[in-house]
Amino acid sequence: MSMWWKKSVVYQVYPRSFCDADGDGIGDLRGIISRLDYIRRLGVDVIWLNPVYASPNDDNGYDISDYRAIMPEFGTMEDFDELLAEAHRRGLRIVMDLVVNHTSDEHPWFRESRKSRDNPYRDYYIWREGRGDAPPNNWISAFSGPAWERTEETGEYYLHLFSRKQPDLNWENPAVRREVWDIMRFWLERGVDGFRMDVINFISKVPDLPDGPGGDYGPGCINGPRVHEFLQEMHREVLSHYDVLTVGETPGVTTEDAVAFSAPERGELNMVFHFEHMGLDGGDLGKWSLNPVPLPALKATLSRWQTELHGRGWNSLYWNNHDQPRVVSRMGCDADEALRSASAKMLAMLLHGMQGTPYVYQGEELGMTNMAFASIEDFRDIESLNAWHDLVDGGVLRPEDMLSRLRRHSRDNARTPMQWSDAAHAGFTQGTPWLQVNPNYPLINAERQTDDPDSVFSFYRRLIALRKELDILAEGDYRLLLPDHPALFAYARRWQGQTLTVVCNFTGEMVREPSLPELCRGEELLSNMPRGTDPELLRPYEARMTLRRDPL
Ligand code: TEU
Repeated sequence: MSMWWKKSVVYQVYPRSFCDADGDGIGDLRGIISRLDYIRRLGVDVIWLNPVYASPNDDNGYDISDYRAIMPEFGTMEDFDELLAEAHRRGLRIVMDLVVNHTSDEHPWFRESRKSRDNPYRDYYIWREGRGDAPPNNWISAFSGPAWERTEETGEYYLHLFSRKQPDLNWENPAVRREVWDIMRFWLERGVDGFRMDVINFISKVPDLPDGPGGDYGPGCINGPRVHEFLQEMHREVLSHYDVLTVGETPGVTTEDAVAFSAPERGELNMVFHFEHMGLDGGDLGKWSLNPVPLPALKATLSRWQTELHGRGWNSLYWNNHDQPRVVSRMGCDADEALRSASAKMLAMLLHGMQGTPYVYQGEELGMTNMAFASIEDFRDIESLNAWHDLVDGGVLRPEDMLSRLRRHSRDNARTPMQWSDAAHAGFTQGTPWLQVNPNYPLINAERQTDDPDSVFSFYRRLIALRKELDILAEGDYRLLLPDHPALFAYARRWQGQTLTVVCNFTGEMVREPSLPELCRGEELLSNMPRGTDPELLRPYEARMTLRRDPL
């Protein structure tokens, strides 16, 4: 296998919010087709589509009721085939979301399973007796409340790590694993180019489902005892027969776990998404904190992932996805137009200079920002709505306090419609958008940026082109420079006697650094502002990438 994905850049499309062709306010497949040239222009070579399967949309498509059908709001199977053909015609591959830790409770398997203890589908899911009137154990769902739901039919409880409309599949049952392989073959035979596998390290549960510390379900299901066996089996049965990209979404993994998932000789996955750098601004209330991302921890974390996977596994590189707030608001500055543009570019350079496969989430290439949602009525995400119920109705936080936390971290920040132009609804739809458009769209939109050489879009385009031009970006090793510097994030990549250096000012302050002229010696590949007169000075969010022909 060619490992083509080592030099690829992936663009993530959240279909509900990307482009609406039929005016119902919901993005769709024909909308994506109409924007393929835009995606191609960015220079990426792979598209990851969030789930497009039939779903009651309790969790925006992550609750699937038919794995072989397209969600009617998004279009038809003919539309899908056309999307695939049109993408391939432009040299773009398409990776699907594979959501098989759980199904929808409206999936026919679950409708059967719940009927009786001896139903042939009973064992497709995880059923247990309660403990008296209490659930079988103390696990809490990722979306608040117990991870168990009792059904009237038999009085037993089923496990759901996410919402109660997302019952967990029982991977101990070989029939379930065969069903999953069949679904994968169905899409691979249609021509898709790989899978992003939703919470794939949750599929193996500790058999006796023990209580967790503090009600957390983590230890009982994350990286469970059979997870590597299941993935190796899936690879043998299905993936090894296709030349595709696979990326596991794996919350709670360490670098050692990631090596085990991604080392090529183990035959599991190509790479995984870890969450260590996404958890650094968490606090007492988990993700609902108002803490800034601490730079020293960010440097240490990303650097550890670079060095510990080098030559052993493979990294995926991301700042954003449909579950995370916008990175320019989170780690840059969105208060002022010049700083927004500078910091979005700085963050892009920092990530795209590293080793791994970079992922760009729709709108990130424009520097799209978080949204100043006015009230809880404006949110649609089940995680945010349930957390509000828990924390506000539960009396833990005042409404204004929770609102400011949701504005900072709600998943809906990532899901506001793509900003195409300054036309009504940012050119996303002719109808009423399912989630409000960010009012900053007249300023931040694709039409303004695609032909502007100084735009965030053009900067991403240049970074993506560099990955194709310079092997050092895919192959080079990694060394953190100025490790203790409180404002700069700088590193060197080395390969075949060359050195590529990235120096980023992570702050809104001027920074003087005497070693700068030496660190930035060589050919300047890219910077986010014209060079200043003082070579020891970096301006707010200034970022530079240089290449020299000797080792540093
Ligand atoms: O997310 C998995 C996950 O770990 C969630 O807890 C997620 O990170 C959460 O949003 C954190 O606040 C995946 C999908 O990416 C997400 O959209 C789904 O809701 C979830 O699985 C269930 O399928």
